[in-house]
Amino acid sequence: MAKYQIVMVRHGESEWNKLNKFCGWHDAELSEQGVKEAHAAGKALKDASFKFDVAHTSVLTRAHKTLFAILEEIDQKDIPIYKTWRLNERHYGGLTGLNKAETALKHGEEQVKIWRRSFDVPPPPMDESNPHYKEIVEDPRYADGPSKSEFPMFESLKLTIERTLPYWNDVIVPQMKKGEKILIAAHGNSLRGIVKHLDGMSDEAIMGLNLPTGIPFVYELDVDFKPVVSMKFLGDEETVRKAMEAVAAQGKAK
Ligand code: DG2
Repeated sequence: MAKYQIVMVRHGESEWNKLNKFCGWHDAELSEQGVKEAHAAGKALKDASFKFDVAHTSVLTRAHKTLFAILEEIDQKDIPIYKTWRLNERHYGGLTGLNKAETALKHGEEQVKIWRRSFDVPPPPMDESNPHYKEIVEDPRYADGPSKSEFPMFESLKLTIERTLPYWNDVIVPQMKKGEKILIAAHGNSLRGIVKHLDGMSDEAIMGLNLPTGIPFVYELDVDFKPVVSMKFLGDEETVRKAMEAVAAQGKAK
């Protein structure tokens, strides 16, 4: 029997999703389409009568702007919002700023799939020659964390999970146990990590999961936090399927 319910959503399309660039910790804005997706996500939640006590998001603009648009639509702009780097997108290392299709042309689609979707193969590290190095490393929003030793220069999904899961276990789970209804607005890969954990997906199975932008999904969990209902999207099946396929196809050499 379900005891807990939680809703998650990947942010709406960002300017860099639109340009098909590896984004990671670069702070891309929502595109016009992404703003629309964020509001549509809010409307879908409103139509399904969702209400929340607290929301969690990353420190990246595309995620928290998506959250604000949703809260506006459901008329809940005043609930507490927690922002944490632990829900950030995975750090895409030296790939940050590169076009995914051009990278597939140069390195092959198989290599790009490994970089994007393998569990533990990291992208190459970001170094000072990357045009986005300074903007990320010197960003004042990271003054309170991650610490110098934790600050990533690249992350595989495995490494992403290692910094996201402590937040899930230490902050989100205790709030759920207190009966709080929670909304998380985050990223393709930080959410894939949480989904992998909740559904006990194998390292191979998670490779096949591509989360669409701006379509909320619901988990219902039993007393032991095992899913009774897994990843139920608030959108029709065909739309969700096509959106997932489009995300997968971003790594094709065009
Ligand atoms: C995308 C995910 O992150 O890319 O960093 O490029 O969710 O913040 O748009 P998001 C990025 P893929 O892993 O799907 O290539």
